[in-house]
Amino acid sequence: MITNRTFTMIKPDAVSDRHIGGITQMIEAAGFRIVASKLTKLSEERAGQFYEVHAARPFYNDLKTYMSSGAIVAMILEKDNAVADFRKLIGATNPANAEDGTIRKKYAKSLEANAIHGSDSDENAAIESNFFFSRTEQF
Ligand code: IDP
Ligand code: MG
Repeated sequence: MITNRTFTMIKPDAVSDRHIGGITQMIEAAGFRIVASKLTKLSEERAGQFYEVHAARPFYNDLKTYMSSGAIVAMILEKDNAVADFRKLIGATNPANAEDGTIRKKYAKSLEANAIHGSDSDENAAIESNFFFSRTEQF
């Protein structure tokens, strides 16, 4: 398994507020190389599949609606220690708890509309990358 890669999505609020450039700048400045990138949109069903792990949570239905409300940018990123370093770069799930210098501190609007996704393990990074990209789209 590739362990120096992670998967991210710039979420619908950040795309519609025109923060693709600002967020991508922070990602590259932090030393990540983009190895796949795609502007796309999730159906509510596909959003539900992506967040299947949260199916029992009270926020699951709202999350599906939000994540299918507009375009997203899916990316695969490469760097040593990619998963952990990227979680550090994006900051806490709730932007109220996100540290200065993190992407969520700068761009998240709320606990739900928190601008960006980051994989939480090498295993999920691979699963999530394959959810969006075929092998030939991953450089
Ligand atoms: P993460 O994105 O930091 O890994 P998770 O706990 O995996 O956080 O939750 C997935 C996404 O679901 C969050 O990024 C956020 O958009 C949304 N979310 C998480 N907890 C809540 C909540 O309590 N209320 C509303 N939305 C939530
Ligand atoms: Mg998560």
